[in-house]
Amino acid sequence: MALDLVIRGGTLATAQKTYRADLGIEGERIAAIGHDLSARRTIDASGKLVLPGGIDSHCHIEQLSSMGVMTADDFYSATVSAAYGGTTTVIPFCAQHRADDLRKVLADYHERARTKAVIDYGFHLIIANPDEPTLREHLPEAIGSGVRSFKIFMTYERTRLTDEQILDVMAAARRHGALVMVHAENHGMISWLAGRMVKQGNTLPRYHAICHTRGAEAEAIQRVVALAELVDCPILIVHVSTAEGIDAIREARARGLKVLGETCPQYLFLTAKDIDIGLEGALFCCSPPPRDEAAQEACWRGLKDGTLHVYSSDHAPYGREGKLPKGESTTFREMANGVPGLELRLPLLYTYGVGAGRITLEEFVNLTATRHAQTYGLYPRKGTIAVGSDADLAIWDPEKSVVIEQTHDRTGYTPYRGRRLKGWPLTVLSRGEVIVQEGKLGAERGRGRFLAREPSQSLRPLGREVPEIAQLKAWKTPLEL
Ligand code: DUC
Ligand code: ZN
Ligand code: ZN
Repeated sequence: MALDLVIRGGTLATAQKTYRADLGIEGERIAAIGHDLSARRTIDASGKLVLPGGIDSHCHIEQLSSMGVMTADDFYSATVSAAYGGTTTVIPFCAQHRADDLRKVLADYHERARTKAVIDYGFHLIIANPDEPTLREHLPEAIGSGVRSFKIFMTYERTRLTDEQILDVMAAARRHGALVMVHAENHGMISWLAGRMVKQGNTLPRYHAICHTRGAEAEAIQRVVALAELVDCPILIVHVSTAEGIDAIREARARGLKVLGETCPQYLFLTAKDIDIGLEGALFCCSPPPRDEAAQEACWRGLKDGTLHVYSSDHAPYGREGKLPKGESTTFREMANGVPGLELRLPLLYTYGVGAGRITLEEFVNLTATRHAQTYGLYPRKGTIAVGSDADLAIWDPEKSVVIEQTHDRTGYTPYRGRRLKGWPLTVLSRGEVIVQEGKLGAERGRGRFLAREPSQSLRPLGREVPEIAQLKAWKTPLEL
């Protein structure tokens, strides 16, 4: 067989096993896995790990926040940053604001990404206005085009949905085959506390973390699980940050419900103390906020036992202008929410997870790539090392030690500055092309392709009814979803 490229002598890892083999690439795909493979070109990977490229299924790129602030990154800078960190696929959000037509939103994001992305990308939607045309026509159209997931908000004045609207969205997702992702925080609790704090003159970033209480997350998760159970709609709770929230997911899963959880670097590696540094704490403000060491431990346990199914960055990049639009008089309510994380997501988990013995290498691959592909309908094209899969790979030096200075995104800061990480992706390939090598970018702007996603097992309903819905059926007056 005439292979184009062989990655020779490395240790390959998938979500199932770690083993020594050569990996042969022909065109854009993996064509052979074996020993003594030869090809026109060779990359020597002895002493290195060859892993599937990361998939980041939660990031915000060239997106206008609900408060009208544009992210610091566009599709070029964000995907370059991702590539440097060993990530080869991203699934960012196309955000509908209340006045927006979903068809135009989707077309706009396609245009933004098409000319700039250097790695492959899919899209989720954010649904802020589930009106009749959106639900009946525009959403099914988007789903049919391979956008098979959307996020809804239970908080934020401009994006939150009522329980009735959430049920409408879930019914549409169930009918047309999409996964509902939920930002689960109780709006009333947060805004009531925030109002009091501002009135009392407590406006520093640290009060942001006070207002987003643990209970607000737990209550919203419990409520949205009950809504999902009524409609029999699988859901994924994004950016879970608390032991209480994880317990609520664990309990739902123990009852057999299809409730998936996600956590992010900021909930494993930051705490509320990082925010409590005066106005500069704005740079660490995200929602939900980082908590304490006990919550970090709960997140690690959740990742280990599968309650938390995926680990994503929630890269929400804002520079100082977005964080402090009114300079020193900016209150925590006016700061753009989010932290950068696309580039360091994998190196952080490698160091503190694999390196520290908290998770295995196989679990690392599963949490950073395989489960994302499976959940969001990209598997086995992405997220694994197998013959026929896209040659999206990262060759890691497990011994390379790096002190974090600055990443390649455009925020101008990283919350992880000064940390020493051990284990680094040296060479990154996307569809067989070397896009990063020894710190140099070799990717052409716009080479990334849109990924239309297939329906996955994750979004298939259970076929289980709550007693009242079953009763309606027995009476031959079924609920029409
Ligand atoms: N939710 C996110 O997913 N990202 C940034 C801010 C937010 O509320
Ligand atoms: Zn969110
Ligand atoms: Zn997010």
